[in-house]
Amino acid sequence: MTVQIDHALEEIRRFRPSPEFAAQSVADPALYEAANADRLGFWADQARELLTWHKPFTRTLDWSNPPFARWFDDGELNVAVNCLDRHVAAGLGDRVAIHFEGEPGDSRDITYAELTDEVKRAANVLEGLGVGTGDRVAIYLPMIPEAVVAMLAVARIGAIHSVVFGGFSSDSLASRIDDAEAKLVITADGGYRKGRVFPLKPTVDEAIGKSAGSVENVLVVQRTGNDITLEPGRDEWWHDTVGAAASEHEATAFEAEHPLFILYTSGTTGKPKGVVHSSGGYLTQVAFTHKYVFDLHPETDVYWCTADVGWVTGHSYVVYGPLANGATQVLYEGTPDTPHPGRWWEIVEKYKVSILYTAPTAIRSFMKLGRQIPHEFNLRSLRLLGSVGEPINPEAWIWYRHVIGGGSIPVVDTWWQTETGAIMISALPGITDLKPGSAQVPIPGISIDILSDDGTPVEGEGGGLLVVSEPWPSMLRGIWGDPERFKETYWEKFGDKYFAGDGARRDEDGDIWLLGRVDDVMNVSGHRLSTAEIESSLVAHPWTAEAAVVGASDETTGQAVVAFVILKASQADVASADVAAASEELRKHVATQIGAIARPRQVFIVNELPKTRSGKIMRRLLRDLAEGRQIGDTTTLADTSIMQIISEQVK
Ligand code: 6R9
Repeated sequence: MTVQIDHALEEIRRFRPSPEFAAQSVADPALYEAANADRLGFWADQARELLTWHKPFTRTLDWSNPPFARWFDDGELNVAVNCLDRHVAAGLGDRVAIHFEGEPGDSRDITYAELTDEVKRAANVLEGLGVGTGDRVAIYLPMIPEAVVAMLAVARIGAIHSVVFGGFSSDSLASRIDDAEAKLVITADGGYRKGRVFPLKPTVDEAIGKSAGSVENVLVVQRTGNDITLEPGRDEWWHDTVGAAASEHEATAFEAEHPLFILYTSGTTGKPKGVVHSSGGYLTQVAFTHKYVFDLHPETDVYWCTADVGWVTGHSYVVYGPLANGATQVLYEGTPDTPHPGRWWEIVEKYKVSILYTAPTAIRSFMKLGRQIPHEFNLRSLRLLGSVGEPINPEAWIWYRHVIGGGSIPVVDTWWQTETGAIMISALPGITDLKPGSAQVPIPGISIDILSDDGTPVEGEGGGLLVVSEPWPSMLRGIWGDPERFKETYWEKFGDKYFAGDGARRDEDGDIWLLGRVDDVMNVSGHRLSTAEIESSLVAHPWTAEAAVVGASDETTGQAVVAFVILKASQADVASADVAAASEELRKHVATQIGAIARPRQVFIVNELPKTRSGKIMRRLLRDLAEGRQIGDTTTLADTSIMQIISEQVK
C-alpha cells in the first residue's frame, strides 16, 4: 500500500524562533552535526553527559542479533539514583521536584530531598515484602505523588513496574496482572475525578479475584477515605508501612539492559502488548529529549506535562525525563474542567508554569469553550508549548500558540510511541523554523525513512510508511513473554528497520508530516486521502470544534469519506435549527479546501466522539456505524455509553 496524499492541506505560515528565545536556548545546531558525523558516538556522549553511571560502559550498541538491541550493555546504573540521590548530592535537595495539586484543591510541594527519602522508605518496604530484582509490580494509582514514588521505588530495587491506568476496568487490570505475573499491587482507596471519588481498591480486589493468583500483597495509599476492606495478611496501608520504614536505603546498580518497566498498549489484535523498556538507553533518550525538546532550564523553569502516569507520556515526561534532569514540575490529579472550566489555566497561573506539554484533543476541547476562559488567567509565565498523541491540526496549533501562548512562543509537535519510549520527531525550539501541523525533523541521532510498501524510499510529496531505520537507545526491547509477536509486529515488514504503523510524507524542505495510522488511510475512487487531512479541513471551519473522519466502504468509489463533527457551543443552536444545511455547508467547505474528491459523503453532527481513556478517537467504531454494522467492542472507551448516544443522533 502506498500512501499518497493528493490534496495536501497546508497552513503556509512559518514561525522563526525569536532572537531572544534562540539566544537562551539550550539546543545548538552542533547537536545535529555531531550526530550526523558519528551517530553512536553522539549517543555515547549523551549517555555519559546526562546520566551518572556506577560502572561506565565501553560498548555503545550491540546490534548483532536484530531486532534485539543492546545499548551501553557493559555499563551499570541505578535509574532512581539518577532521578533523585545524585541531585541531592549535588546540593539541589531543597529544589521542588513536584508541585502537587489535587483535584479538590489540596496541594503539596515535595523537594528532591523529600522525594528521595520517600522513595528510599518505599524501597525498604518493597524489599521487606520480598520483592526482588526482576519481580513485577503492578501500579494502579491516581495522579498523586505516591504514583511517582512507587515507580521509582520499584526501579530502585531493580524490580519491574507495570503501571495500569486508573480508569481501566478490573478485567483489564486482571489480564495485565496475569500477563506480567505481578507479585505486588500498589493502589489507593480511591482518587478524585470530576468532583467525585472514584474507588480503586474494590477494583483491585475484583481483579485479584479474577486473576490466576500471582499477587501476594497489596499496598494501599489512603487518598480519599472511602470505605474499603483490607484483607489480613495480604493488604497493608502505605502510610503504616512506608511511613514507618527507615529512610536509609543503599541502592545497587543494575546492568544498562536490565528491564525497567512493562507498559501495555493496544495493538491490532484484541490482546494488549506488554511493551518492555530497559534502563540505560531509555533513560538516556528521555533525558536528552526532555532537555532539548523542552529547552529545559532546570533552575528557573516550571514544567507541566498533563499526561497520566498510566500512559507512556507520563512515564517518560512526568517521571523519568524531568526527574533525571532535576526539573521542577506540576502534577495535577484531576480533570481539566473541575471544578470550573478554567482549572488548567488557574494552575498555570498559580505555579507560573513555563513549559506546558499536552495533547491536541485537550487543545481542541478548550477551543470549543472559547478563548475567554484562558484569558481570565495570567498565562504570561509560559514560554514553550508542546503537543503529543496525534497529529495536531494547523488550526489547533495556531490557537494554542496565540490564545495560550500569547502569539509568540514556540509550539513543538512531538511524534513518538509507547514503543519508541521517547520523542523521535520534533522541532528543537530555538533552532527549527516551526510549521503548524508538521512534526518536522528527526531529533539528533534518530534515522527516519519513509518507504513504500515494497521498501523503496518515497521521495517528494507522495506519502509512505514511517520507519525508523537505525536502532535507537530508548527503543522497546520486546513484548513481554512474546518475542515472536515483537518480530512480527514491527520487524517482519522491512527487515531490520522498525515499522511504526504510521503514514507520513516529507515536504520539499524535508519536514515530516504524520498522516495518521496506516489503517486510517482511505482510498476514494483510487485517490488516497488521509483522515487527518480531512479532519484538519473540517476543524478549520469556524463552526467546528472537533471532527473524526472514517473511510466507509462504498459501492461505487471503494471507500467514501464519512465525517462526524462536533460543533462549537456558539453554533449549536444555529445547526440544530437546520442540521441538513449545516452538514451540507461542511461538505462544501471540505470540497473547496481540499478538492471535490475529499467531499464527505456524509457529515453527521454529533455531541460526542468515542474516545479511549488516553483521548484517542476510536475510528473503528465510527466505521462500524458508517457502514451500518453492529458496533464492535467498546470496552476500551472512556465512556462506554457514547456509541449508543451517537447512533441515535446519526439515525
Ligand atoms: C506518545 C504516544 C502512538 C501513536 C503514533 C501516532 C500517534 C503520537 C503524534 C502522533 C502525529 C504526533 N501520535 N504523537 N501522530 N503527530 N505528534 O502518543 O504514544 O499512545 O503509543 O501512541 O500516536 O499514530 O503511532 P502512543
